[in-house]
Amino acid sequence: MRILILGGDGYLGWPTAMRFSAYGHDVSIVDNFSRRRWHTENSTDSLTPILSLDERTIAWREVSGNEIRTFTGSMEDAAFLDGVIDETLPEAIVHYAEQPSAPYSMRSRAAAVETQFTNVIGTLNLLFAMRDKVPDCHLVKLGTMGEYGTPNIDIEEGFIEIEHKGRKDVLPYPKLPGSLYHLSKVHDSHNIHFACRIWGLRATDLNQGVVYGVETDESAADDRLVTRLDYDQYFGTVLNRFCVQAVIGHPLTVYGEGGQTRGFLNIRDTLQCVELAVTNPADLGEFRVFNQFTEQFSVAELAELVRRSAAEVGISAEIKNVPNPRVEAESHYYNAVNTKLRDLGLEPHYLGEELVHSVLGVVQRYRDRVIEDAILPTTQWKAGELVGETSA
Ligand code: USQ
Repeated sequence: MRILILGGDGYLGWPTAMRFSAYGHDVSIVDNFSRRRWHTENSTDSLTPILSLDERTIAWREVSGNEIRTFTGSMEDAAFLDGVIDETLPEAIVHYAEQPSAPYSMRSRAAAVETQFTNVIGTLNLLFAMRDKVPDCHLVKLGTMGEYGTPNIDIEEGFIEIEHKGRKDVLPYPKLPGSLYHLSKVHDSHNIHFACRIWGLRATDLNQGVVYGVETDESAADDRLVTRLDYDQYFGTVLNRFCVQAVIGHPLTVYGEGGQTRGFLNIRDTLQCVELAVTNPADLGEFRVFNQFTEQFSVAELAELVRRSAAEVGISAEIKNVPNPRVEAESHYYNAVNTKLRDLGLEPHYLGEELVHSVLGVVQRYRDRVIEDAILPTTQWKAGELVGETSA
């Protein structure tokens, strides 16, 4: 298939591009390198030393013999995006090209506007380009489990049957996101659903949980193919952050009580899920939602897992409950359905000591690259950025 990966230079985008290329698909990447720019602006960086996109694709050609085409530009630029679609005529588009951080979106008005402009307008441009140029193409869009928030009932996969005053309907599941980033994904979901209902496009919204891990089959083949690993307050996700904190002797920063429960998945399973979605496309006019995670954990459980796993390899880690910079429930009901991807054949890699040991090993290898100032949160949900007022 001709597959276009939007955001193909990122944490998940680059491994996804290699995976589809390894399986013989014709892969093209679009990226505007905003993630690299945000890191430069914040004086932070990936723990793993990643090559430029050009160097990566050259290394990939040497390792696999396969070519990945690249296009540099932003999806907010409609003329650029139209040109890429004309040139590549994709049969499937995997869309990761968004600002993915909740804390970044909450740090200031400018960051919130940037987040929603990048995410919502980029996706809207894409929907128009698809309608006008490749109406049969299947959009596989990375959404987030955070669109649902933490309601006091089970979370269904995108839709819920509601009985109201004696009548029934299946309607979009209510959304109560906890950050302006998560809210941007809600806006995207509505726009994509609209494009499927009104224009007859086909799309799969992958409501993904929190991803952990760094290695995939393809990246393991050569150091030059490694993907980024973020651990800073903005772009690091919680388990990856805890692993870095353990190695450098920083207390594991559990925000508040630590009862916040989320869906989690291994980066290897992200690739499996995206592949399952692409190879089992939605019908024309269909808007599917898959909840993309394999297990649920509370933050406190993850901290304990990292502490225990670190102890097994001689690292003594302390867990510290720091004041929560976010506004979120710290003790709540959480039970989300995730059967659709399993029904398509997902075989999960479950989280255990072994995975934590492997991430700890990667961190130990690059320990000298850790920027300790980047770890503690300085962005408060209620007040934006409070420089100097950390939660230590
Ligand atoms: N947390 C801590 N300590 C930390 C970092 C985070 O206790 O040092 C807590 C947070 O308060 C939150 C939970 O861990 O309750 C998850 O935080 P996170 O930063 O790992 O994940 P989140 O902000 O929810 O966002 C991440 C990705 C985002 C994706 C989302 C999936 O950055 O792109 O959409 O996970 S989900 O959480 O299911 O919405």
